[in-house]
Amino acid sequence: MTTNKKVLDFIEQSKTLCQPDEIVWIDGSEEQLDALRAQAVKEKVLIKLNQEKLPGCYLHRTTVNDVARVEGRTFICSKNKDDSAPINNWMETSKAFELLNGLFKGVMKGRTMYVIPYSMGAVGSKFSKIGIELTDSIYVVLNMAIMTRVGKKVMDALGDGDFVKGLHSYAELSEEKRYICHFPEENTIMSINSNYGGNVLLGKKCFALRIASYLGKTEGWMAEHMLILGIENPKGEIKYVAAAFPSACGKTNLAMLIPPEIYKKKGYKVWCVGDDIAWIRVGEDGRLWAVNPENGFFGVAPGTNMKSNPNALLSTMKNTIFTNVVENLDDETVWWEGLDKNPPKNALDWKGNPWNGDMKDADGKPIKGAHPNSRFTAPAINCPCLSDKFEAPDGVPLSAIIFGGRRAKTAPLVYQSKGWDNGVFVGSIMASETTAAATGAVGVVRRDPMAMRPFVGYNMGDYFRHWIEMGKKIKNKPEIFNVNWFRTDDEGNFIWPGFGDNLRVLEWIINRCEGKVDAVETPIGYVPHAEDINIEGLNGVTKETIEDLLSIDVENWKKETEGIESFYKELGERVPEELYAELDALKKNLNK
Ligand code: GTP
Ligand code: SPV
Ligand code: MN
Repeated sequence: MTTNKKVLDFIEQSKTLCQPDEIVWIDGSEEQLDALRAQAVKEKVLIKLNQEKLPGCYLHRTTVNDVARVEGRTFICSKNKDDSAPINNWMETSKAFELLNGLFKGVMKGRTMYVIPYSMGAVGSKFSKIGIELTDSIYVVLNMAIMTRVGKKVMDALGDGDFVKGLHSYAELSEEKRYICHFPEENTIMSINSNYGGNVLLGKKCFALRIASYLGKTEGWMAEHMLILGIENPKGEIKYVAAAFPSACGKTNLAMLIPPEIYKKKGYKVWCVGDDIAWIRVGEDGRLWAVNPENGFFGVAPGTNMKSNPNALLSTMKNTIFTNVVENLDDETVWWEGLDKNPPKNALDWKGNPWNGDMKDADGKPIKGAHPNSRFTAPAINCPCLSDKFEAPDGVPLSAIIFGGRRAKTAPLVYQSKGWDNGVFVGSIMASETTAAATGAVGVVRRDPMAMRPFVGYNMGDYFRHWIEMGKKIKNKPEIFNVNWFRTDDEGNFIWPGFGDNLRVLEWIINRCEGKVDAVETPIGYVPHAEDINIEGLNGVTKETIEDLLSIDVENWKKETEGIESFYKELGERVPEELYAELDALKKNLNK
């Protein structure tokens, strides 16, 4: 398929190392993918679902020890420790290659090595980047064919150019020998002993965030863990925003939201450009322009339903791979917690054990059928509100950047920063409760700057520095905001209704960008006047509720500044002094 010597060398070296029986090039044709799907069913990697109800849809179950990203076994390898530590796990480049080469030795004996040429971004766009993933996993091939653009057209676009090398083997799926290693200085990714999403679909977090953030720092652009959406007002004008929330904190939901009735009636529409990753550059007009490098959605299944996110659910109705959800044996469809109130009577849970919705544990709590981090892999083209700018080579211009996390207290529903550097500060101090998207404890508050803690491919202080420097290059800067949909009352219930109603907050954000609405200055930034958040048609939400959601607890924030300071110290001496100046200013404001 190619005469590119670098590609041929990479394949030859990997063949010598992994010793596969066979090598198969993925050409991207439907015939080949069809044959692979049939083979996956035969090998019991996929289960074919009801083709009348869910055409082209399949179910996959991972092994029980392989259900999420493994941050503890994810490494950024560089020659110097300080170039990736202290937040990232670091391995010295040559030591890491030695270790990984040992693990990959002969690992594909008796297996096929698939060669997946893939493009992050529209094929041939000057902002797109190409990778080649070599894998022994047919599940990876079929998921990559949804999540990225794959095949011959990508090789043609590559010509004799450069690409990101990715080598993956599910090997023995051993937890102890699981490594997800990135070599930004060598444009290389090696992943072994997992077969789960973010660990193995190397175009996604590994390339489009970890390697790309490093490339962005070097080349003057940004790779961010952000959704991109367009908000169309009744006049037909569309404003675009990008929003960074940590894993399983609402990006897919916000990216596809359905406007509340009263907004729909007025003529508001929302268009999805991306739900997870944004590559952002400064355009010739001095604004920031964002593209979504992906071609599909790897979305959280639980909680997705016709009320919370109909567009996501509709996106999964055809040509979708479900991972670790419930298999309904009566009609070969799928189910997960929060889909509807009718769990199947005769089903298998995500582990493949008999299950029905009436099962309770020793404490009388329902036993979950789907894994909390169960996912769907759906083609973007299925999304009813996909933006017509989805393939636009230059992307879309950003009016606002929004940060947000899962905070039961502290962070108000929304606030606006005071300019770029202050906005970078707001992003850098993000904190959020951990979720099931990564293995480990759930619900623990941790600092997650710009929602990138697990995804920056280099030193976090340098990453902050890159944000500050980018600000100097943007003539027409977007406004920067912070949101929190997850504030709870004393009983632990979410106060804000969220989902589609988040548009009410986005409306205030856009109005602020256009200078159409006043705000209240507080020690942390500008918050809305309660009456400027439209609550028309919202049951049970009053002006007092909004006041409560917008309130700022000064004592709590004083404690927060201590947490920020110790986090900055932990990051080391590369944290920009501009951010320490912002921290000082915040402390002074809080003591006024
Ligand atoms: P990743 O794919 O891991 O990056 O996650 P994500 O950021 O795209 O999160 P997603 O939209 O899939 O939401 C994750 C969980 O948060 C789901 O269980 C949703 O039901 C819940 N969620 C999303 N938006 C809201 C909201 O506005 N309010 C509340 N209370 N929950 C929400
Ligand atoms: C996330 O965890 O942020 C995801 C899912 O989007 S994964 O692809 O597994 O990283
Ligand atoms: Mn994500």
